[in-house]
Amino acid sequence: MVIISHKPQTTRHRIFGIYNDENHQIVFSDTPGFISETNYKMQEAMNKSVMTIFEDADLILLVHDVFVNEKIDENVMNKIKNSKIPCFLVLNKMDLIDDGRGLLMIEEWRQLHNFTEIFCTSATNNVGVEGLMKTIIGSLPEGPAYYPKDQLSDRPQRFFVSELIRENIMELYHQEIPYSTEVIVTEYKEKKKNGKPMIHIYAEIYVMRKSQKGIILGKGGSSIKKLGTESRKDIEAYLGDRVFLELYVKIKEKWRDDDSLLKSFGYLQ
Ligand SMILES: Nc1nc2c(ncn2[C@@H]2O[C@H](COP(=O)(O)OP(=O)(O)OP(=O)(O)O)[C@@H](O)[C@H]2O)c(=O)[nH]1
Ligand SMILES: [Mg+2]
Repeated sequence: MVIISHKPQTTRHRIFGIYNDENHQIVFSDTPGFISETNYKMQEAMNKSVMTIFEDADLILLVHDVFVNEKIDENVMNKIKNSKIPCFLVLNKMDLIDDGRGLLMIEEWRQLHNFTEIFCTSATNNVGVEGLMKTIIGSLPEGPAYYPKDQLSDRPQRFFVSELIRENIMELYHQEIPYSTEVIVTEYKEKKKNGKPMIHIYAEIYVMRKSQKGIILGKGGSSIKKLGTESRKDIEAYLGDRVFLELYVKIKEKWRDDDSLLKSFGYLQ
C-alpha cells in the first residue's frame, strides 16, 4: 500500500513494496518524483532518495504520465544513460490520450534514449500492467529472497498510518497546506474495549505557521474533525481493527529546512 493523490509530490520517501508469488520475490522501490528546482531541504532529501536507485536497483522503471507535458529531469536522464542498469519506460495514463498521440510519443521517447523496453499502460484501467509484470519477472536476475514471504514492505505499520493521515491531508486541504505538513505517529497501542481489540493511535501534525494550524483545525475544529474521521476509516480498513485516533497540531516554523527535524522525520540519515 502506498498513498496516492492527484497532487504532485505525494510520495516523499523511498518505500519498498514486496511482491511475492510461489516462485518469485520482487522488491519494488517506490520513490518520490525528481524535483528539478528545489525550494527547501526536504525536497533535496527527496531527490537524494531518488538517486539511491542507481546504487542498488536491478531494473529501473521510469513511469511517465503521458498527460503532462513535462520532460524528465536532465540529471536523471543522464544518470539513466550512463548507468548499466536496464531501464523500462512505462508510459502511463494511456486512457487519457488517443492512440495516434500515443504512437507519436513512443517515437519521441525512442529518440531520447535506447530504453530496454517501452510499455504503454493505464494503471487505473489495468491495461498493460500484466504484460509489464511478466516482462519484469523475466528480466530480473535470480537470487535469494531477501524478505520473509509474508512481509509486504520494509516500513512498519505506524509509517503507513501516518501516510494515510497525510493522504487525507492532501485530499482535504489546498494550496500550500499539504506541502507544509508532516505527520508523525507518536503512540500506537493495542488495547481492548468491551473485550474487542482497539488500537489507540496518537499522531502529531506539524505545520509551519499559526495560520496553517488554524486552517488545519477549521472553524470550531470542524476540519480536523473531518480529517480525523476520514483518516480513522482508512486506517481501520488498512489494519482490519477498530481504531481510536487522536490528532495534535504543532507548529515548527522551518521544519522543511531543519536538519535535526528532517532527520527525526526520516528524510536524512
Ligand atoms: N487516468 C489515469 N489516472 C491515473 C493512472 N494511474 C494513476 N492515475 C492517477 O494519477 C494520480 C497520481 O497518482 P500517484 O500514484 O500519486 O502518482 P505518483 O507518480 O506516485 O506521484 P507522486 O507520488 O506525487 O510523485 C492519482 O490521482 C491516480 O489516481 C492512469 O493510468 N490513468
Ligand atoms: Mg507516489
